[in-house]
Amino acid sequence: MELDLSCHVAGIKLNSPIMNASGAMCTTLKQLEQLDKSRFLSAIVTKSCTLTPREGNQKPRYHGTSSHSINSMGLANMSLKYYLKAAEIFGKTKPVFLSLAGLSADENVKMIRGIASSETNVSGIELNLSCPNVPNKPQIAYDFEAMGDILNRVFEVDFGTTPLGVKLPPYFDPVHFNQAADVLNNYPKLRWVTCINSIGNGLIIDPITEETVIRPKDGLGGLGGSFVKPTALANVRTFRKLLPSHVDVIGCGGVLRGMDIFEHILCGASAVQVGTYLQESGIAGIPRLYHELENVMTLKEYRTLDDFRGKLKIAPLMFANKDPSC
Ligand code: HRO
Repeated sequence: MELDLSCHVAGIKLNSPIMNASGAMCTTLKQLEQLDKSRFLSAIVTKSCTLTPREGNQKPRYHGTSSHSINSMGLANMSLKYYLKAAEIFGKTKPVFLSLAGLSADENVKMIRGIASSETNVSGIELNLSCPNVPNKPQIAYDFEAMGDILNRVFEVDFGTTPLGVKLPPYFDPVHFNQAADVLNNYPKLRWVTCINSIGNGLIIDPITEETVIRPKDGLGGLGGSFVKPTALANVRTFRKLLPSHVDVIGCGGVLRGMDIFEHILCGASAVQVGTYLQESGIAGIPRLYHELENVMTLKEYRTLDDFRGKLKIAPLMFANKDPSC
């Protein structure tokens, strides 16, 4: 059986459901060039940027292992102009999504206008409403009024047909899922949501040295990797149910194996982004994800991603359970 792992995000056809997560190997042109070369990565997402370059937080600001990571980069980036250049170069071979994380509504509006007036090949704009690591800047998407204010400003801009999506933080409470969806559903031009950004303000410590593993914010940083997967899946699944079908959900969080991609898609993801695993394994690790997904599909006799996308089943009701302890 010949498998077809193609998918669509915002109407753009992708030949694989795998792309990088903003932040992972996508800050410099050299890193972006590597992403461009991997034929298993179907699109490139650039590092969240601001109008002018930022050095970001003090180092050490990233710590990763094969299973998890913590970061407090502090929005270190090379500026919008730099990533427009990247889109010009790499947009010739694959879709490039520019991630924006202006520190104010005005900055985001200016950047979107800048993209609209540029000649470059930007396939989409991912507006990051959830950076957890800029000191004294709360995560916008946890403040539903502020999120609405920013989106009102952004969707007033005429950015033509370039699709725009938002990167959301993890939500943990059904009331918050509904409140976030109520805001997002006011914007018919919204084309996707990416769920989830890192779980903000976790703390990883080294018991041997009795130190935090990163320096900024006394060691607090955004968590990624295996322990965020259940939260990511819950967010993907819930937003898939709450948003209309023309808004794609991109799954992000805990993708370390092909089976993790399978699970994200089963929850309704159109495609997935890979952060910690890409950062730790480099692009050399990406073919393994792709082939593992192929193996899962072959075993389960699925030919296309549509065959199982969003088809998660709920555990059947257990009858005649006489054991009161379970
Ligand atoms: O740069 C960062 O510290 C950062 C950003 Cl912008 C983000 O969106 N998520 C994250 O974990 N780190």
